Amino acid sequence: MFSFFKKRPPAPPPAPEPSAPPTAAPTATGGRLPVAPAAPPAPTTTTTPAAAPSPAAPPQRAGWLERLRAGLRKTGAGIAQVFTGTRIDDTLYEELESALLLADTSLPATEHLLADLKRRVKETKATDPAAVKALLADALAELLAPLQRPLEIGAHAPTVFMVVGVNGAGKTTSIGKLTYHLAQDGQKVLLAAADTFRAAAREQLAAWGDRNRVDIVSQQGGDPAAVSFDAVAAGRARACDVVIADTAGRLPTQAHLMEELKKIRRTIAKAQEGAPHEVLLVIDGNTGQNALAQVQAFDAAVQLTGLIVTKLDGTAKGGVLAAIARWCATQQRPIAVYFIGVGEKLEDLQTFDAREFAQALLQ
Ligand SMILES: Nc1nc2c(ncn2[C@@H]2O[C@H](COP(=O)(O)OP(=O)(O)OP(=O)(O)O)[C@@H](O)[C@H]2O)c(=O)[nH]1
Ligand SMILES: [Mg+2]
Repeated sequence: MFSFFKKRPPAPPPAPEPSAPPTAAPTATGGRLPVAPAAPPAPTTTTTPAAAPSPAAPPQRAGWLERLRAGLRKTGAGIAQVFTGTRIDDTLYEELESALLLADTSLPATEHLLADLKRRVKETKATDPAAVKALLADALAELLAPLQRPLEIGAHAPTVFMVVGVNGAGKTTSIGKLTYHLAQDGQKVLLAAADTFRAAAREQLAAWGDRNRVDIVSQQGGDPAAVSFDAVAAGRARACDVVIADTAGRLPTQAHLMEELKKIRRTIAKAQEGAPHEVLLVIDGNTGQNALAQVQAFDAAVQLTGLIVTKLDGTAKGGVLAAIARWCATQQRPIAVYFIGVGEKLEDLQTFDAREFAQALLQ
């Protein structure tokens, strides 16, 4: 049920050859990936992480869910407090509005939820606050539902992910966890250390690469766009299934760094037509309402396709997912939330499920 990603058969038209690299060629290290023709087309099917085969998956998921619930408990308690009375009146709705705003749900999403809830209460003729709380969970699950979509691989050779976000959001850690699941499934992964400024950043990614026995393309102090280009070209030459570019953390207000990100995206597209297939923004769940501003700014710069929300095990309020969902709906931007992180361990990153999240928030 909770597959880590979805495998698709390859798209029919072959991609053209890459054009010339923009700058000096970065170095590829490791050499563990076989230089072989592409694997036969994968059937359209879903797969569970190898570390958690189907029978074991529910307990692992249950443990993760418990951590998510624990992280969101404070928010949940604040909202639950609204429903402890006996009457459904204006006071209840006013208190609910405050509780949702306090949970970082944003004014547009809060207004949407309240209007939807009142409609549901009218329709069902609910008279008990506990029933109204259940209706709120329904409304929230419906609001979040468009964010729930599996991460697809297999339709391109390779499928290219570009991972972006502010400093310390959890990009490299999330890439490591994702790589683990892909490698366990037998996918050939190549990592691009497009954070070329810090040696520590390359080393951190290299450690994840070693752990998962996958190659890394890196270059000390080089051009991140060149590293990304080279990684995609190498991924094609080596018949890799997935190439993941890890970029340096940056604030959306740092215009020159956002320009660099756009250049990385353009350069990846030169290395493979149609790539990157996924541009993933990693958001620290503790960022609060600023997370929506990050989504908007990074989307404007590099056209996001998906999000990974980390650190929902901490003091995160969680309502920001509703804020993001409402913004995506009004802007008609189909941005998915692929994964939720609740800690630093491998099993702490799991797929997003709208209803489960709504229930965890309104426990
Ligand atoms: N508690 C918690 N910590 C996390 C989670 N995900 C990542 N971290 C931690 O957050 C810190 C930063 O993670 P990184 O993966 O290095 O973040 P980054 O976005 O790559 O950082 P820069 O490359 O410096 O921008 C590390 O200590 C991670 O272990 C999570 O879901 N929960
Ligand atoms: Mg990093």
